[in-house]
Amino acid sequence: MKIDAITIFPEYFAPAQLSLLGKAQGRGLVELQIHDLRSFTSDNHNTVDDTPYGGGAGMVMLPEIWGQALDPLLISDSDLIILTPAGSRFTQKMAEDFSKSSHLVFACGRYEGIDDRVRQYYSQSQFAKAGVRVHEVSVGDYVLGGGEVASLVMIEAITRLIPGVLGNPESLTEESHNSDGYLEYPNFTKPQEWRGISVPEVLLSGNHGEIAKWRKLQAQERAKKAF
Ligand code: 6GU
Repeated sequence: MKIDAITIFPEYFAPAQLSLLGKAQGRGLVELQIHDLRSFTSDNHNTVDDTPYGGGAGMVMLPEIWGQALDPLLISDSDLIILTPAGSRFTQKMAEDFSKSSHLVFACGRYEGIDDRVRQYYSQSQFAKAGVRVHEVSVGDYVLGGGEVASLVMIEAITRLIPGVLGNPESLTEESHNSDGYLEYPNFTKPQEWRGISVPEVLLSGNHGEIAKWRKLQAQERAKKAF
């Protein structure tokens, strides 16, 4: 999978070199490229934003600069993901769908966001006809300073679903956020007793049927509490 991210803060993406995602890049499963939005400006101040038409607080990112950055990146079959707190909520189901894409482009807005014509243009122009899909996505009901951290969240959730990225693919099937809505059961390791608290008896029983039943019940209990 090819991933491009466009940002005015490329340094935000340093953690992408660590752990599973870092290894996946080393093994050629993921090719992640970070682009500095300011490198597409042509004025002396490297301006990326201006005041909103109609007035109001904050600044809006200039469509012309985003166009310069996006035009050469988008190909047929690219998924363009515009990060905004006003977008559709990112879910495990969405992560599964995006993990089947061949090309993701993350547009990280700052300030009050990106001029809406960028979304409109890539949803309607020859890019849309060529197969580019545009998504506005949010990672949750809170406001971040920009889309960088949200992109990292999405990239991590998506890339771990690519075949070969996880060392043990079974951990995918037994997963904490099974898309069917269950949260994972609680887990225990050594020692059998820690600070007076014992591991549940059933887990020591060797009875795999009973263990599976207990875990399902625990997961359901957790799910009830979480929602
Ligand atoms: Cl994608 N961007 C910003 N700025 N805030 C957010 C978000 C995105 N998702 C949740 N909050």
